[in-house]
Amino acid sequence: MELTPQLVLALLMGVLLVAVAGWLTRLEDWRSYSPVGGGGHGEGTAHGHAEKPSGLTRWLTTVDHKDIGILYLVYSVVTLVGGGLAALLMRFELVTPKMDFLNTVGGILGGIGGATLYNGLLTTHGITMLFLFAAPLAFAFGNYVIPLLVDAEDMAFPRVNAIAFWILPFATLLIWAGYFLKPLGIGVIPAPTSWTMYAPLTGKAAAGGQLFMPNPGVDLLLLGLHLSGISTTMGGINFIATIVAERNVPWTDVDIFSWTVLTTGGIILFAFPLLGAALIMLLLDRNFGTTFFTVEGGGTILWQHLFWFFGHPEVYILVLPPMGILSMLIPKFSGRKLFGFKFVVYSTLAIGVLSFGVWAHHMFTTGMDPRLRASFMAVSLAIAIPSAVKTFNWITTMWNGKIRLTAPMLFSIGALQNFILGGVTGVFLASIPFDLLMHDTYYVVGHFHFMVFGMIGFALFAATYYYFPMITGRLYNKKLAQWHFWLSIIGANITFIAMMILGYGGMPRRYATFDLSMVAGNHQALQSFFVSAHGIATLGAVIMAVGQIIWLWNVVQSFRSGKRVEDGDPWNLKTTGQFTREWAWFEQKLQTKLPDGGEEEEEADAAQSAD
Ligand code: HEM
Ligand SMILES: [Cu+2]
Repeated sequence: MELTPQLVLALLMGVLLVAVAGWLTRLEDWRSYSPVGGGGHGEGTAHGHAEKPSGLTRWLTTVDHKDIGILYLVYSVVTLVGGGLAALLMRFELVTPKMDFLNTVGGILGGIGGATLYNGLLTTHGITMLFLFAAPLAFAFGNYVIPLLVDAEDMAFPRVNAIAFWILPFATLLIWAGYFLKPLGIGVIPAPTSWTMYAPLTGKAAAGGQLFMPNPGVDLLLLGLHLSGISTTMGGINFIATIVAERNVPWTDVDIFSWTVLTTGGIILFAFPLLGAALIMLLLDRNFGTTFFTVEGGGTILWQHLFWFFGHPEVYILVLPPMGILSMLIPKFSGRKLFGFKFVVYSTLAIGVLSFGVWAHHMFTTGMDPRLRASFMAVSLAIAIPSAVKTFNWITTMWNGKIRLTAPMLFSIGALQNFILGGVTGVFLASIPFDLLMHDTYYVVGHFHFMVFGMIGFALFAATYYYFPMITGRLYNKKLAQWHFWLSIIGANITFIAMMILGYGGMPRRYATFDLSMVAGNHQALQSFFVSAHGIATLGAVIMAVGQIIWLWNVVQSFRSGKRVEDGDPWNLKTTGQFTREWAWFEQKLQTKLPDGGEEEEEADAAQSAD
């Protein structure tokens, strides 16, 4: 048998799997320590009083929800860097109308053509930010605080929780595979399909049924995405089971963040299996000759229906937990209760249901029946109502409040601002005549970036600051946090508004070049307009990037040497009666100084020797 590169890779994977399995069997106690930090004293284990193994083994084998939350956090930082680098590379290419910058970069990466690399970066950026960054970061906080908020011992299925997390790094390797394998000369390049993976681009061409994209990088992407979907589904089910079954507080006491995560879990349950099925169908089309998405078979639009029936709910999967974070943080730093708590919950549930009824607003230009199209426009306009309910409740909560402009609050207000811009532009897009003009232009790119980075990203950053003292036991640097905020909000608005203006000018999205110099007349004016607007967008992106580097620096530095938290109430929540369960847990932990595992033990030792 011939030893093809694919075969070699498969063999290597096999050896790796056996090695991991062998190593796991050698860890005698890896499943016997209590999942609850501080609980149980390891009776009958070789570790005696130590609840958890230390060092790397602890992190590889942990099933404690707090540890897994931290793993998700660390992982999200890595994916943010990856997705951010891809974005910056694209923006540098777009400074000039011709293909130049990425040709050079492509040369370094083993000779991927500039345009192919651009498409690869576009795909990687989108998929990384949505599936590998935003959702896992929301899951990080969900894992860390939801069992504390609903007074559960741990997540309902601690081991499923661990498996769900550990699937992600492998999914990521598959999704990013092209960048590592191309330089090795194995013939795999980054998938250039865009995150929507539209057929027939990804499937079989109409004539002759040959593949448009024989590149195995596409198959690896589909497999990686499928894996990440399994991980998300496991996580979603775990959140539902935890909040419904492991809850030790009455339903009337369930906090707003848990409500949004519960609803998110519900959406995941219906949306992700569909994505999984569609991905398998596409893989079968590509590799086994089925015809689900070919013209002679199910048709190419079938892919769009399946994809967007998942894809639109996905944006609400991403936005609901951040909405919960805003609903949680804005009251804390306004010194008032959340205005209209019940209605914020109802609007969450309404969004959960309605999110499945709007998918075809992504398909207005596909030539669907106008009557059907109009009904999708109606539901899309309707879904703006629950979002507006939340927005008004947040604003009313701040009204006349005693606002404290801490970093979490600044990011919450920034998220609110961006959400309004993203939401209003979304409502415009939901209107068919406007969408026919703006579809697949940079206007759409501006819209969803206000939502995805402006709202979702900002709210998640707010949470990283809010929970920093709890997770690390230290305080972050306030000055740097302020810099992070101002650079982010200024950079985001420069970039995304420039994108919208580009869209009004007719700049299509997903293009690596915009060289109109060969066409005389008006087009040259258009070209210089494009050049200036892209330049401004790139400038904004650089400002944003500097902000995120400051965040990273702050997090790492403060984790290592920030001031230690002495008070269980670092945000002074007691004064306004908003000292919630997770902080009560933290306060108790500080008071008892019970070692919670290897890490803390060392820290406690260090603290003692410092005294
Ligand atoms: C809640 C947070 C939201 C997020 C995260 C979000 C995200 C997105 C994303 C990622 C896309 C681009 C899809 C693509 O790749 O083609 C998009 C497009 C779109 N969004 Fe939103 N969106 C949100 C809210 C809304 C709302 C409230 C509406 C309308 C009421 C809306 C209407 C649209 C429409 C019509 C498009 C398609 C535009 C086109 O391609 O022609 N979005 N959104
Ligand atoms: Cu949508």
